[in-house]
Amino acid sequence: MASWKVLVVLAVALAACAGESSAPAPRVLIEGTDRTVDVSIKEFEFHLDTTEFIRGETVGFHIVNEGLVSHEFRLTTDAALSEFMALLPTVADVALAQQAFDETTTVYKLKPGEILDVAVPIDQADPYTVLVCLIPGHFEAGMQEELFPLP
Ligand SMILES: [Cu+2]
Repeated sequence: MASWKVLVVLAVALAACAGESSAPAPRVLIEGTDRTVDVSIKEFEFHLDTTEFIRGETVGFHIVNEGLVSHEFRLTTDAALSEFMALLPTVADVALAQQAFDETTTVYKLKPGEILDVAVPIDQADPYTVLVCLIPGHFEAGMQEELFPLP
């Protein structure tokens, strides 16, 4: 009799586990966002669900660093990036210039395996047009993704 009870408990527990694993977890929006875009980062590329954004929307980015080294998720504009790149050879302190650029862009730094959920408003007048990683050598290795702001 006792063994039947154990079997019933086991069967119920197994059914509960099976139910949990077969049903996909419902997607929860990142707070304050209109939708979620999945981003995976590895050496030396970004992969995004979409590269199109609507001016004025707030996008939730679910960012996963699947790489073996740290990477940046840096949103900026082509104009700001060009200006920074042109300035680099002339500055004495690259780290200081980078710090100043950090303040004008949206940048998150992720260690290997790190996962980050962020809410990013897309500006109406001056939307982001490029996603880059500026850790030395990474941009040159291909870590640049063009973005397409829609009206
Ligand atoms: Cu990188």
